[in-house]
Amino acid sequence: MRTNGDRRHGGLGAAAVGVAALGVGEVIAATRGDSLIDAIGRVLTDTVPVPVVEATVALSGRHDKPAVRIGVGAGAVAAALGLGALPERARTAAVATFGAVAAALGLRPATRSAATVAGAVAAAGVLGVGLSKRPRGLIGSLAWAGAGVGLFAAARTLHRDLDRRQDEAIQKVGPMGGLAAVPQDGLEDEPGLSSLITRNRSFYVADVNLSPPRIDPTRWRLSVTGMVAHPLRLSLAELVTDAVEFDAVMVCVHNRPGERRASNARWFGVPLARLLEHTIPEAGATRLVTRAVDGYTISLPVEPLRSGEWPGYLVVGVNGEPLAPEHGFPARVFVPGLYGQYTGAKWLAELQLTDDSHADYWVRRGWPSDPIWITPQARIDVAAPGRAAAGTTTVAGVAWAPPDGVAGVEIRVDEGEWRSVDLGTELAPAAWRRWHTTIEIPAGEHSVQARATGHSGEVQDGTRRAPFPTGPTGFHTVTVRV
Ligand SMILES: Nc1nc2c(c(=O)[nH]1)N[C@H]1C(S)=C(S)[C@@H](COP(=O)(O)O)O[C@H]1N2
Ligand SMILES: [Mo]
Repeated sequence: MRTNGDRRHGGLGAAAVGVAALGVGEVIAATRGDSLIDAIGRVLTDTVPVPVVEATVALSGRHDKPAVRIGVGAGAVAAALGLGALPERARTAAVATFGAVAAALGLRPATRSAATVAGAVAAAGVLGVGLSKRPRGLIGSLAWAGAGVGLFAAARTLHRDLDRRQDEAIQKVGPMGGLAAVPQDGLEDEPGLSSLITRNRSFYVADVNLSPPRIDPTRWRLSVTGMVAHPLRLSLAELVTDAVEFDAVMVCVHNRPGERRASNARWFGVPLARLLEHTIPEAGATRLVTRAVDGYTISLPVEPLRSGEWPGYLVVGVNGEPLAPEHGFPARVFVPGLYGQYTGAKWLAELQLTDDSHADYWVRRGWPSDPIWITPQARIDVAAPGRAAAGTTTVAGVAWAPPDGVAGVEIRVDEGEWRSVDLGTELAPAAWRRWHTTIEIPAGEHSVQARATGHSGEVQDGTRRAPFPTGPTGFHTVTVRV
């Protein structure tokens, strides 16, 4: 006869077996630098309905990757609990199915890896054996869970080692462009204001992978293929010779007013017009597909890139350094003014010229196929007591309207009259522009809003609109207590 206590420990035991099984899978996948959890996370990202993606991005902000990982881990433990409650026969069948599905993840193009397949099979084996033996009591459960945690730590060590080696390989590539003089705009001493150039470590990260692919720069080649008279295969060193510097802000299509999925940098890249000129696209080549090493694609219309109407770049450096692993090392495509989701792939493997039959990753999921342009947006970084005079409030922030540039920024208090602020010097039209002002706000609690106007004349739209499907609108609103 089973007592209540047995059942409690039974659940605990099943959960502990789940942790141990996942740990075994992780450590086996990690021997090749891969991860079972990340493969599961990627398949979820690839398949869940877009409203779920949107909700995850909105709720987790810049912490989307840890959020997905924790979700996968919790899901795996919950699954172990569920399987543990099944009768023996049904459980064996369910565990085998589970293992087969997990192993299939290692066969998908995005996460292809023999080590992940092996890890999934081993994890299913441990799950099956563990659940039928069922750890006895608290001590048994703790032993299984402890083993699992130890295996996770071992997997982490393997990943750290590979990351360190990747960093060394990147350092060997050497500097990328100058960043000779640190750019200035006259607003250098405004505490709390975003820096004019976002440091590489602070640059926002957004992509469908749970961890960045590791690429050996000495073996990497960029292929330019498809409907071209002259296909190319270029090394990183060959690309660097044609690279130029430019300043531009990159903005994620999910960046709602006030958020920080936007960063400004000095980039180093080869003009796409130049690359296209060398390859000589065929007449029917209408799309330039930027394909990452994992098969992820973002495509762009060929004509405006070829003519230079849209100044696009094959980027190999940022702020004087090679791209960091999470930002697409060794190369990515960037067309300033287009949202990140439309601007080009990171971890570039291939530029393929093709016709309009190609459909990108997000287009197949319901996003528009035509590239979406970033709309003017102002963000308030500072709303604090003014330092010059008592009773004043300093309001400062950044604004962008790429590729045309920011013509003006205005703020208003309690939805009153808009008033202009002082702008920092424009670094480049495609870059973000800092701004500040000092105003008098009466005592009490008040709302402050900001809006940007582009050189094109486009004024920031104050209507609150969600990112999907054409980008967010609205004003950043902060509350100040005077
Ligand atoms: N290969 C690849 N490139 C990608 C993506 C991706 O998921 N995979 N995401 C895009 C999106 S949505 C954005 S906002 C930018 C973000 O670039 P960052 O992480 O360097 O800021 O990369 C773009 N390029
Ligand atoms: Mo994005």
